[in-house]
This record gives sequence, C-alpha cells and structure tokens, in this order.
Amino acid sequence: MPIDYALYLVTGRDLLPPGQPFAATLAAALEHGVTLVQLREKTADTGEFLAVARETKAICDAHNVPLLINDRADIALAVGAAGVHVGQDDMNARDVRKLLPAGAIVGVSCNSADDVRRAIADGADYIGIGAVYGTATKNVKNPLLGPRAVGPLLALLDGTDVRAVAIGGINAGNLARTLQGSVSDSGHALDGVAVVSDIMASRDPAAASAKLAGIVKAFKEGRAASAPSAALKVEDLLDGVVRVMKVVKEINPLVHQITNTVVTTQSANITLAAGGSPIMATAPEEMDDLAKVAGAVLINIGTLREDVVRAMRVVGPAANLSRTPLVFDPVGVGATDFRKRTVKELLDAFQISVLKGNAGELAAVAGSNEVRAKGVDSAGPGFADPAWFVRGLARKEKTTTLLTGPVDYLSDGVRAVKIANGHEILGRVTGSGCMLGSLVATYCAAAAHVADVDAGFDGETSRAGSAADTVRGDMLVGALAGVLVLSIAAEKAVARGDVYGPGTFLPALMDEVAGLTPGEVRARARVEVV
Ligand code: 3NM
Repeated sequence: MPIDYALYLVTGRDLLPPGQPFAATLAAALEHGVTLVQLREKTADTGEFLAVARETKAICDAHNVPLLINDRADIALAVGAAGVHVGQDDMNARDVRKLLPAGAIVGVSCNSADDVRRAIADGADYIGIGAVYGTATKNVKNPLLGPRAVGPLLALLDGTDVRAVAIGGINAGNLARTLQGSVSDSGHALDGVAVVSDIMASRDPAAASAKLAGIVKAFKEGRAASAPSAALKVEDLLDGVVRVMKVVKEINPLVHQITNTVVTTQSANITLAAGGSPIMATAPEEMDDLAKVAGAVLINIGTLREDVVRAMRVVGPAANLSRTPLVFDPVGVGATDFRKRTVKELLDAFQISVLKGNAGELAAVAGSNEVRAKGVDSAGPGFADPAWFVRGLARKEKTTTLLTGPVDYLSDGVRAVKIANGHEILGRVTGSGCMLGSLVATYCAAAAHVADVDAGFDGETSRAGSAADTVRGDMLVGALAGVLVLSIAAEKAVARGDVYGPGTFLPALMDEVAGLTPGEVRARARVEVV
C-alpha cells in the first residue's frame, strides 16, 4: 500500500475525552482526512497492546489506511501492520527492519542533524522531526525545535527517498506556520505532520481531522501551483495596486490592529483615510472573534507588554485558520531582549503574510550584524545590497518582506522591486512606519478580497477552502499599494503651501491619503524591478 504521510495520526488512548470510545475517534479521523496511523501504547502490557492493535488494524483496513506500530516489531508482525516506528532510545531502524517482512515501513524519531544522518544511514523510510512545539503528550527531553529549525534537518534528506513529518504540539492554529516555516533553503518541504492530542483529545475528531487535512492539502496544492513568475512587469504590479485601491473604497475592509500606544490614534486615522475600517482591540478575549471577521490583521510590537503579547499569541493562529492576511511590524526588535524573544516566539507560532521593518529591525530579525539598531531607528548606512537582503529574508521567513528606508525594497522571495517615492519629512514625525503598516494591512485585505473574487467566491462560501495557499491574494501588491499611497501622499503634502514642518505635515498627510486617486498613484509611482 503506498504511504501518504500528509496527516499522520499517532494514537494516545489516555487522551480520549471521558466516555469517547477509541474506535469511534479512530474511525472519525480516518473518514475525515487521516492518511496514516501509528498505534502508540506506552503503558499497555503485551496482551492489551495486541488486542488494541488488532482492533486498530481492522478499522484502518476498513478505511484503506496503513497502520504502523510504535516500537514493537512483534506486535506489528502479529497483526500484519505496514511497519514500525522507533524512537532514539528504541531498537535502531536497521535492526528493526531485519525483523520485518520485505517492504515494511520503518520510521525514526529525530531531533538533531546527527539523528537524521543516522536514520538515513540505517535505511529509515521516514523520519518524525520533533518536538516542534511544546507538548503535554510526551515528556520531551530534547530542545523544542520551532518550525524554523526543521528546514535545515529536511535539507539533509535532499537526494534521498526518506520522507519526513513534523511532530509535537502541532494543531490547526500553528499548522500553516509549521508547513511554511519548515521549508528548507533548498526547497525541501515536509511530507506531512503527525499529531496526537489535536485529534485524540478532541470531542469532535472528525472536524479536527478535516481542519488539519484541509490545511495540509492547501499547502501542498499551493506548492504544486506554479511559482510566481520572476519575469516581472512594473505595469502589471501597478494594475494590481490600482485595483486594490479601488477595492478598499468599495469594501471598507475591517483592519484589526494590535499596535503601540504611541501611534494608535494616527494609525486608526490613516486607515480610515485610505478607506479601511480600523479596530484597535488588544484584549486576548476578543482575538478569536476579530480574526474571523477582519479583512486583515496587523501586529506591531512597539511599546510591547506581556498582556498584549498574550493577545498576539491568540490572534496569529486564528488569522492563519481563517487565512486572513497578517502583517507583522517588529518595531524596535533590536532594542531589547524581551522584544527579540517575543518576535522569535511569535514567528515560530504562526505564519505571517507580510514582514515590514527598517534596516535595523529586519537585520535583527534576520540575525544579521550588517546594520545596527538605535532604539526603534536604524543606525549607519544600511545594507550594502538591500535587494539581495530582502529577497533572502523573504525566502527564509516565507513571507513577503518590506524593507523601509529612503528607498524601500519589497520582495516575496522571487519577485523584488524598489520604490523611490517618499520624502525625508516622514522620518521627522513619529509613527510613519507604523502608519505604513496600517496601510499595508488595509491593502492586503483588499488583495485577499480580489483573490476571492477571482476564484469565484462570493463572501458566503467558506474562505478557508477558497484558494490553494495558506494566504489568499498577492501580498506583494498589497504591500506595494501601502508604500506608494503613504509615500506619494507625503510628497504631495510637503508640496502644499500650508505645510511648514512636521506639525502641519501630519494632518496634511491624512488629507492627501484620503484624496489620493489610483490614477495619481500610477502616474507618480517610481517603482523598479531589482
Ligand atoms: N513524539 P501532540 S513529540 C509522540 O518529539 C511524540 O518525537 C514527539 O503529541 C517527538 O501532537 C510527541 O499531542 C507527542 O503534541 C506529540
């Protein structure tokens, strides 16, 4: 039987909700997207293990899904299972294989590069990489990897037939990030994910499985669909900008913004000026509801506080679940250890759609020493090759990346442009970068709407299944629209006779954003492919 690793259920009978029969959970999971099962029994004696294995095998057979047995080749043989999964403390893959019939599947748990190399050398068919996130299901002694440490392990499998799944704390909220964030620099992606509690402990294992299976399927289809063409025409991008500007005025997207206390009012106002509808909620209790209805979400970490971080932890996975564009502005991330730690944690926990920052901030996110930060500002002359840097960071974080400065650079990892609009006065008022984040989020909401319209969805159909990627819409166009609107409005504002300096500039900027037409943006845009 061919093995499909897409959604791998590892059992844990102790996690079943009270009164829920194991067989019912298993059958529901198999009927709703689970493609492979591992029976994992850590406390049962041999007789009980065998009895459960027989029952499990019969249910898996009825659904045509292969069964693997954790650790015990004897049980696998007794029930005719497809193979065995071993951990680092169990018999090694080579010895297990000797006990099993030809063609049996052998999988190995791996946490490090050494584990992966050994599994390859021992002839494993697949590896389980974990633990990615914290989990209460298993007493994990090794370091938690986070999705971004999975890619380098996947790269070790390049050129082999060894398949890979990730495991540990994976649920529907972090699944998109797990899949996207773990793609290696060489383009190696996970074959699937393994979950225990998200299905086993669920009162509705059918819905839980269907949700997970849908996200894996969307990710795989998104990768199979043609990559964005590197042959990029500025005119096409500007057509896109014109369209999203019009759409914002038509649909007035709700833009949910968790931002800092310095800029909240002006960020809300600039969103309104562009045609969006801002909501600046920060209470963790509201986050689930808002992520479902918002056209886009902005997370800005200026004036960061732990209670607001709690809200960010909720809103990110919720936005991923509804495939809502998520713009991330790591304000002043280089300034303190708290901000650095928080950004690392958040970027591991959910998939962002656009990352925006100045040179100091993005250097800190990338772990580059090339540019230093001074508080929330950059210090020094910037990157020697900003286009190369921004394209590389976009690839690494699997997100459209916007590097702001006197000239702005924008890339989705394939396409890259530079934008030469703007005015130095933007650096003399506080929060111009934050307002840019608000505008980017506003136009990304429109870009997502455009994608839904083009896919034939009418707003009534569930958008969760409406396109073959984890984010809907062209985020490069959304981000470009934000940059052009703010910078061209700034150029127009400073040219006015009633603007004498930063004090009179800010209200004039609001007016110019409100009055700016798509035609003016197209005519004044100074965009170049790089
Ligand atoms: N193996 P849940 S983590 C069985 O790191 C197992 O190898 C892990 O359970 C590893 O999906 C883990 O409930 C438990 O977090 C995963």
